[in-house]
Amino acid sequence: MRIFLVVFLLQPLLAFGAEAAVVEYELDIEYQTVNKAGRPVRAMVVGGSIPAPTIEATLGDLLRVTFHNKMDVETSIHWHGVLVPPQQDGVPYLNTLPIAAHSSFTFEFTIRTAGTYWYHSHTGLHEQRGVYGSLVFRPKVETIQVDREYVVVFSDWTNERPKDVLRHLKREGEYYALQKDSVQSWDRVIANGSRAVRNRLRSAWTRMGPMDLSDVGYDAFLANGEQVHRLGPAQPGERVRLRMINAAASSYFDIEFAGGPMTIISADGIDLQPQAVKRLRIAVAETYDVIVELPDNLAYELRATSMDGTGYATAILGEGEIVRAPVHPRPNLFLMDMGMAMDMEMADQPMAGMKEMAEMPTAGMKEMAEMPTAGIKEMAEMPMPLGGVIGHMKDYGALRALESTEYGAAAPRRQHVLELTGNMDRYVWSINNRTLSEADRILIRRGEVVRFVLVNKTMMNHPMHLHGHFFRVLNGQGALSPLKHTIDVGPMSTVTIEFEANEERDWFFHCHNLYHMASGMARVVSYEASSQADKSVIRKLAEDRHWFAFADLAVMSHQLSGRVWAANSRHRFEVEWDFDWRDEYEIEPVYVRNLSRWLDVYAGGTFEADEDGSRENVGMIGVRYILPMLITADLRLETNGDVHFGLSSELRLQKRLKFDWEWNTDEEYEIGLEYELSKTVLIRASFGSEYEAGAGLLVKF
Ligand SMILES: [Cu+2]
Repeated sequence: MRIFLVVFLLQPLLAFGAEAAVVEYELDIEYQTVNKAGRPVRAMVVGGSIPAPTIEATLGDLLRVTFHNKMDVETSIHWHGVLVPPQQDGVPYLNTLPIAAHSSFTFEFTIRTAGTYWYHSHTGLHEQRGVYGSLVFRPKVETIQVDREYVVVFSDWTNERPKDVLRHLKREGEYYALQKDSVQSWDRVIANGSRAVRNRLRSAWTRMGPMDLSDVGYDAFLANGEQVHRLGPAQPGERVRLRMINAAASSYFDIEFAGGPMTIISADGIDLQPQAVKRLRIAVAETYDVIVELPDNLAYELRATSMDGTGYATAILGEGEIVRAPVHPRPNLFLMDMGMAMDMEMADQPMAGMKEMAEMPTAGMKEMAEMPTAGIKEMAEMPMPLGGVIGHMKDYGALRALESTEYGAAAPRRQHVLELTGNMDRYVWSINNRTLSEADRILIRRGEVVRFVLVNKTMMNHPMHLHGHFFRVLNGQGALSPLKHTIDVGPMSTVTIEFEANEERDWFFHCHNLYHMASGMARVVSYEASSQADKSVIRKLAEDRHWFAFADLAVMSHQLSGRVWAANSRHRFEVEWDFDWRDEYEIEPVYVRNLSRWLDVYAGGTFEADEDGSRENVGMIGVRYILPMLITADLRLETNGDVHFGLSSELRLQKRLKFDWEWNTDEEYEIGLEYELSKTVLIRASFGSEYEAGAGLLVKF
């Protein structure tokens, strides 16, 4: 491990009276075996630790950081939220060459904004493996006086290899539901009453499927690299600044401090009007700085609970007996209305938040009245707590900039409507239904004010991040709309952001859920006049065309059957087979092309033998379409002139028990029951027109 820190004054600048310094760091990126969640795992670490060491500098400093990549694979480092020249942004191929295996790279840029930021790898899934650390850039003169401060980096940890995680998600979006205990089986739906049944029927009718709050089942959530981390001492009466960073690959956290409300003083590095909150939702890749005070001479828990309720990380502030943060019930997925992730907590105490709002001082009202009318419409759409303590802050409505963030009225405006699209089943995520490798760049011109209307058409949250710029979040605060670099777009909701196109070349814009990004939810935003990102650059950058291979093998008393398939975001090759144990068989190799979320076309052949020894080999083409209630319709035309039509579907009856059925116009049918012994081994029983009844084991590879 090598960490060097050199600070010296840059002499020539002294002539101007500015104390600009050169701040140098030298950090190794290497493999290291760590044990974060019960077993040793080969991780990728920067500067010897997860998270990587905090890099500190002051506004105006020249920061020079050299990374030595000691690994056998190329990697990269991106400066998240930091305004840097395009060639220093670190996105491999697009902005900066990757840091090749066993080579070094030096970044150098001037610190243009103070605040809390972070750095991480932008290559593959390295970030999930440990390549992330914090950045603290201080103003020349501190405007916010505190007695102490601590950096708290929250993250998520899996003992699996991240590429196995992605492969599992590609196999079936619900792969981790059992582990997370978020399976939405019908027995549970019914137990949750008529509203849950209505929600479920409606989501099946609209072909959305059950909603979930996260994709991955994690082994641990970490605060500064530990499940329980001691921040250090603090005394009652002291103002303690916590610089909180959500460096998780795909987990949102709800953060609560056992010692009382936290006062937000900045978000994504930019100072804001102070706002007190009891609980704060922090999306992936956001940062929040808060001030807390200890009520007593004890130790207080700062708890970050993953939004899906599957676990939490603990940071402890102060010394002595530990005062725990309150435990909240897990969000009830069954009672969430589509599009408005309303959780159990709210359903249980529907008025809790409202009362606080009603009691709040009206001080802010006058300012609101004085605001320019541009923001009025947005304002009307947003319930707006002004001042007071917000019970659970999950959106940005209450964030207010210190001063106007409006752009000059004279600048030309340009708007892009970007639909966040995707599909949990195939686990393909996209923007306007195209993955990064399929899409054109988003073109902008220098001098424009560019507005992105982000319309989330999916049931998941997407933390959207723009490189190289801060954008205004049109949150109803008019001229005081806050500036951010990362924004959560909730399920089925719309958020509008706008930014001043004051840079050059090419910048990445993407979902910061690592697995969504790797599956295609990303774009390159290019300045028309100076862009250098041609198709070949985007192809190198895009990871959404990778292939994944899978197999299901069933050994049953009445038949041997199975399926092997290889798929990427649009193409799939699959071979399906059934053998009885004697002389009857059917083998079906097909190529499937996905056209849209609900439509596939395919071509292939069927090779069949019957017990009487007769054989039939035919070619075929067909379409598969998902109908309301998530029933798959299949229409095929065979080379012998036959036309077949079939229907199939499945229902999860209980947590581990699934029922499936299929039927076709040849009067063939099969019904099956599957019981999951584990994520990969199942017991299957089936009864069908061809092979009749039997049972056995199904193994998933
Ligand atoms: Cu996403």
